[in-house]
Amino acid sequence: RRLWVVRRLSRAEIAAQAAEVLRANDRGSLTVAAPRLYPHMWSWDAAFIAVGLARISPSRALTELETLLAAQWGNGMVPHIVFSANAPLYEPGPDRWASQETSPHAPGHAATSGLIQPPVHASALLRILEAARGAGAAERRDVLARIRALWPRMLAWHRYLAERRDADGRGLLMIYHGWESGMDNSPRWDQPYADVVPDPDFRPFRRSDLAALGEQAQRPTDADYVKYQWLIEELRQARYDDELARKSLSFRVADVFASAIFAAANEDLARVGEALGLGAGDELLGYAARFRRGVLGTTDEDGFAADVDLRTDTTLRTKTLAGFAPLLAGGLDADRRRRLVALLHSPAWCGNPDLAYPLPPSTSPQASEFDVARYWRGPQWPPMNLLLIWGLERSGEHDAADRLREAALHQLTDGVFAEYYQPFTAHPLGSRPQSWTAAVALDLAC
Ligand code: 9YW
Repeated sequence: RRLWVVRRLSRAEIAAQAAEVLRANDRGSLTVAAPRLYPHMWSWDAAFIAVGLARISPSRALTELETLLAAQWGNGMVPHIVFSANAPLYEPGPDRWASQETSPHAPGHAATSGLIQPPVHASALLRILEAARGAGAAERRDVLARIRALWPRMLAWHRYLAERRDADGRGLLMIYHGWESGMDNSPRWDQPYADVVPDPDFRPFRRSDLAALGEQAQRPTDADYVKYQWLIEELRQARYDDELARKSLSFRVADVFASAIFAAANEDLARVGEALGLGAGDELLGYAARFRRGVLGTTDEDGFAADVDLRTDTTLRTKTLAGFAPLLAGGLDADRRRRLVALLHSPAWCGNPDLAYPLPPSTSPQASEFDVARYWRGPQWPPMNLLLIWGLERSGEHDAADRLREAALHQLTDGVFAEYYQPFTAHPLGSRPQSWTAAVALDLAC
């Protein structure tokens, strides 16, 4: 096994180069997720990008969230892709989604997808607010005024999720597509996807990801992709209507990781609201408690969490990073929290002797589904490290957070800012330079 060997950057060099990547990927009011493969704005990427940008300019960081939320649907949904005009073709593009023709909620002025991604945005907003406190008086005033203006949209987003994506109040977000989890081809979704059967006369469209990248072995397979495309067709047939979708789609799953992100995000949004005297604190803390309970309700004796297939009411126990959701949401009793942190450090995860860096692979190397190079089935993803670091800090596990922070930063001293990393060799994989990776590097290096 050949390790990826490079000149290591210093902390200051990482910060400078990461800032340069974000500058180069900046298109004015939005940062593209990646220049070639993803020339548009992705929802959770935008949140991580804002966290990174907050280190350079809280004002520019806030613009990122403003641009995303300007494309919010009338029902509060924040779309997972906002398409930039004049960008190279991306499939599925605006025509494929046909959101404006299909749903009365879709915004008239922006072309968007009709799915969501995990709600990291409020956590980004809190970090922008904190960064603004250290900025000059004029920027601080401007940022605070703009956060106030953005507040109704943030609240509408959280209400959409709590009301439309958890209509039964079980404290778990329902997703309609693996893409909504942000972890497209994770083994988490193998079982639910087995039940997704495209119509025999459904004609799949061209994949733009392979044309841009060409790395077949590192991307989801064609068989996966046909199902991804077919689900969009089903959603369109349901006119992007949540009532219809939650009854008709052939993929309906409770995403425990997104639910944990949402629990934390509600606390963060409540803190923003409190700092600015905007109210809604009880409502948001109520959502936080409900989703924390929802996440904890899926755990095993080690505190490891699971997704739930809502079509069959089956718990989906897979050995993926999502199992650590309770560390993000908080609320585990001290004993099980210690066990879960011990599991994180064990050979099944960060303590695996074959790892180049002690960072959690997207899927455990001990799982039968583990694939060292294929997207969410094994590689390490820098933004996931940041979520875990935040969660460990929130859970009072400061030593574990520090260990992860050090390893995460060390991995990024290669200066490549890749989309994901081969966990055993540290080879950078996927597209590059990926904006959210640069943003995470910037945040960790500052
Ligand atoms: C795709 C942009 C997005 C991320 C997702 C990741 C990938 C798009 O890229 O999805 O075509 O597969 O899975 O989490 O937001 O970086």
